Amino acid sequence: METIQREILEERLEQEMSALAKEMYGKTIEETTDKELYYVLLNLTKGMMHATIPTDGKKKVYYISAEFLIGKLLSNNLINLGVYEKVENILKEKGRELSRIEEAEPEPSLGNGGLGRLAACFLDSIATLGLPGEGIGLNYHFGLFKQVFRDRLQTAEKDEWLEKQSWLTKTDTSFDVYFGKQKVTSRLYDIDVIGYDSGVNKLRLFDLETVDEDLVKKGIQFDKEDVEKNLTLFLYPDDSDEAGNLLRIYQQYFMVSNAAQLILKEMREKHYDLRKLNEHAVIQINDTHPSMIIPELIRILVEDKAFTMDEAIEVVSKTCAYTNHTILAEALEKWPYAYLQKVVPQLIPIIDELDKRVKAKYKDPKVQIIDKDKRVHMAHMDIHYGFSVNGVAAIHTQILEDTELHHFYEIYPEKFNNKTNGITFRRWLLSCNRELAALIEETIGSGFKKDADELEKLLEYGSDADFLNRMEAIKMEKKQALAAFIKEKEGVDIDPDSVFDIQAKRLHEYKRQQMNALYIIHKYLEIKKGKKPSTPVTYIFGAKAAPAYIIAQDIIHLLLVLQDIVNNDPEASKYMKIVMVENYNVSYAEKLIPACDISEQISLASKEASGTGNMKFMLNGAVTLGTADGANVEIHDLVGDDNIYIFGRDSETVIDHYEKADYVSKDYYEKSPVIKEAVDFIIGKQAMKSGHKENLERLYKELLNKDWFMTLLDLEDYIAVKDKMLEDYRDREKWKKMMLVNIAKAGFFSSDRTIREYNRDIWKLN
Ligand code: 26Y
Repeated sequence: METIQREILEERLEQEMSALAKEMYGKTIEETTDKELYYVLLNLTKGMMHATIPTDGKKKVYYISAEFLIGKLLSNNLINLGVYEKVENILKEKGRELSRIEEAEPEPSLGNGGLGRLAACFLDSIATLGLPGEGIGLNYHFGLFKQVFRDRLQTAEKDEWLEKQSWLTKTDTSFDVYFGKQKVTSRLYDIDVIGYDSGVNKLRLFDLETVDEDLVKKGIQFDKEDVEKNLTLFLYPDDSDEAGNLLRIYQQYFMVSNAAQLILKEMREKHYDLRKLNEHAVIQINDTHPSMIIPELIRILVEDKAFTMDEAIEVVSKTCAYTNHTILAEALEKWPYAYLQKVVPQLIPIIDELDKRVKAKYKDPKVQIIDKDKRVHMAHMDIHYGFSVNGVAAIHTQILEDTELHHFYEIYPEKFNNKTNGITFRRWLLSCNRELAALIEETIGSGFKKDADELEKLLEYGSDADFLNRMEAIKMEKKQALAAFIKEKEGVDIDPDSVFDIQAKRLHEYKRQQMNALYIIHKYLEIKKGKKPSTPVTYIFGAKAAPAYIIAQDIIHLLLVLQDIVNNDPEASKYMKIVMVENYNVSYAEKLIPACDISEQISLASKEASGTGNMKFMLNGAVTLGTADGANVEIHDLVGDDNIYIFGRDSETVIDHYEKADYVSKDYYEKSPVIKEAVDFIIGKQAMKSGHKENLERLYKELLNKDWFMTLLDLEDYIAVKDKMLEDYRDREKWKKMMLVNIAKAGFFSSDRTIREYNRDIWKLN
């Protein structure tokens, strides 16, 4: 690393900054607007990133992913470069506030949820650990979508996050990509990934120069036919019709064809023997979206590099590793063979060959690549033709082995391994909660920044009133800051003295935001009957729903209706408030998480592969209210029974219900007056007055007749445990100790630990 050069730069930071402002805008720092100053800092930071992590003679990991939910980069990059405070002070002297300047940065819209944010945390840790590795993905012009509430409904608009000056650097690299005979030409953009007190790696994003942004007319609608014009407009374009499905396959192939060409180009430039590809490259396939990298690499090696089919299959299988992020059947991609024939005919002979070999060896229909309905199971291809299969939390991997992928586990027990997810503490503590990080540093020293396990030293302060009070005061400060932000953005007044109960994550029935809504209805009805809660609570939600996911939209509608009813009720609003924040994203998460008291992790047991929000909340001193699902199980193991609130049926009971198909939600509705009353409220007079009949009736019927994710099964237990938790919140001494234990035990969830494990067991980079 060129530390010497960096130190000189740091000393000259102020001069450099002023010179840039002069050069770019002909202004002094004092005279620039916030936006201009952001661009000055952007260019300054980009100029500081030189020390690339060396890769020569080593193996490199390529993390291929449809999503990289990287969040804003300015403050993180300044922190990782070790100059945040310096820059902050220089600006302060000139009457400028860095935190304000950060607001001028647009958030890249390159991901949708957990899997994308995980990829971003992993890039940070890979660079921090000094490992050679890069992310490869796509540069979506309008990203996922921007959520706008109208008439208490979610509407989707294009997210225009891309600006002329940005963290992206246009490169000279460009490849031809063929969809059958149709050729398109790509362009590579790079984003530097700066490790904490370490070197720099790259995130490589491919795009098409022919993309026509004007194709998007109203909302997020566009003509799906012309891939040259629409290929990289959106992440996960609507797939409710055939054209949408085909477009997703075009995108995926575009991503992996570019990835394959990029990797092979690097191998050539370094004069590596392609027959030893696996000694120089390891490809981590992030869910099934990049799975076509396997047949594509095999195809290139056979067609262009004179490999026999056997040789190509062998070396590719030793290079590729697959991570599974879900057990939900609908998220496991199975492309119709006919679609693949249409989009990527050149892959068909390879996929046929891979399938033929499996069929020759295994008769079990459950492990076939091409099934009897002519659908191509992408995960099955990954498992047969990759060397590693991992789940993302202990219970998740267990379920894969025992149930979901059991037939594969019997064939390849040695391929299966667990890698419990993690989060980067640089963003989710040092950056989003500078006050708490400073208190921790003052108390136990700075070692925890590089070795997260050192947070356990905090356990010694469990009876230290001064420490506990300062920790509590920081929580209050963060709650006040969030209240001000919510007032400004959402126009809702909330009371920092109330309990902040937060559920922030993608909207999905299995995550059961609807169960939280039913709890809120129950509380509201209790107040109306005269039973006043002892502790006022603010229920905060953040969630986007996939535009084609109707019931998810209906749940958002219900939450907005409840917000309207409760907040405008002069009596109830003294005890409860509801805020569904608009366009929840990484930047919003950075404000919500430090301010949270109760972390809602209430998925139906067995359905949430891991969750990573649960780890972020814990690290910031929130206490978890959760089911025995995903990483909640490991949080529970770490903090013990006394520092977490677990409720609901366990995964075995749930899986048993599915296997026997014996769960009938109506039975629970009819048996329990509390459940009945809450569910009926959804189509009652008050709700209908504030909301829409169609949406509310549809949701009501879904809960009563299907309830696929067993909301009513766990509702009564949820109410009881949440009430107990709120009662305990009043015992401040007890609560502060719980906060402390959660922070102290969060070290295990550092993504540095996760990446060390990936490297130790799968990548073996050095
Ligand atoms: C294309 C479509 C079918 C699809 C699109 C996005 C399928 C899956 C996804 C995204 C999945 C995802 O974000 N999964 C989450 O991954 C996190 C990181 O491992 C987990 O913590 C979380 O439990 C899981 O839901």
